[in-house]
Amino acid sequence: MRLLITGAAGGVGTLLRPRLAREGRILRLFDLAPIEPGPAEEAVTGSVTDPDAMAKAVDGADAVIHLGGHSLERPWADILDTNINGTYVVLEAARKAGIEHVVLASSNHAAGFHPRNGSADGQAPDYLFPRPDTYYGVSKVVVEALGSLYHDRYGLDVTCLRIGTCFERPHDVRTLSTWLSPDDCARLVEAALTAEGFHVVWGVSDNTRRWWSLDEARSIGFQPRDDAEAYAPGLIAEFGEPDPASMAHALLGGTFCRPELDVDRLTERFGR
Ligand code: 15L
Repeated sequence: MRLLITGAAGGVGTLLRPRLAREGRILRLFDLAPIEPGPAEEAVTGSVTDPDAMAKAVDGADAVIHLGGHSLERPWADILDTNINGTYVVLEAARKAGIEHVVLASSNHAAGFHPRNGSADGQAPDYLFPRPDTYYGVSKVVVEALGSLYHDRYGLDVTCLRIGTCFERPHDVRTLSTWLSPDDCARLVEAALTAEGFHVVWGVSDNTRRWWSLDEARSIGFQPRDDAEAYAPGLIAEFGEPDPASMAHALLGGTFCRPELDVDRLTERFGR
């Protein structure tokens, strides 16, 4: 079986590559940046916004993991083109190729302006209504909406992962709550690849300080094994205890909610 991964050269793609390798599985790695393929890998250079390139990339693939796009805030035109239009192009190509299973990288920033303590048990529920914190977060809301449409209209099985913080290890006190370990990320993707229907799940490890529900992720077969708490003593010694009043801890999206990301300042930074 052949798995197409878009954005394969990015942070999450790079962490997933070795972890998704399986006997009898070929990983087709698609990215703007050239990739040196390893054993049982194929590399394709191209843009998710290019319908011809995507049509070729999905040819012969059995499932798609769509990670491609900007992973941080950018001016609206960039987000619109790469994240929003790019996801449409990927789903169109998948549908036309008869691909049944698609996993879409959403993000916690689709709902980042929700207060962290908005629910009784301190854990944000599954299918929390969108409350994006950035244009990037808006694009992830649209990613989820497109996934929903392609499920309902065309019958694709689509699972959207509202990923927390997927890095090798947690790096500050917020990430003690939001960390998705690379191994758990691979477990979640494997579960999503076989899930039927349409789902939106939080992508987070079973962290002691977790602030998102894992119920829906568990319902599709995800069995997380990691907990960021092992890193707590070191990170708290370095950064201090989490301050519940600070933006990093008061809102689900943390510092993505900060005014430095307002459009005028973004324009100053990116020059458009
Ligand atoms: C994201 O969606 C980003 O892509 C990633 O770089 C992290 O910043 C993450 O969210 C997070 O919330 O920690």
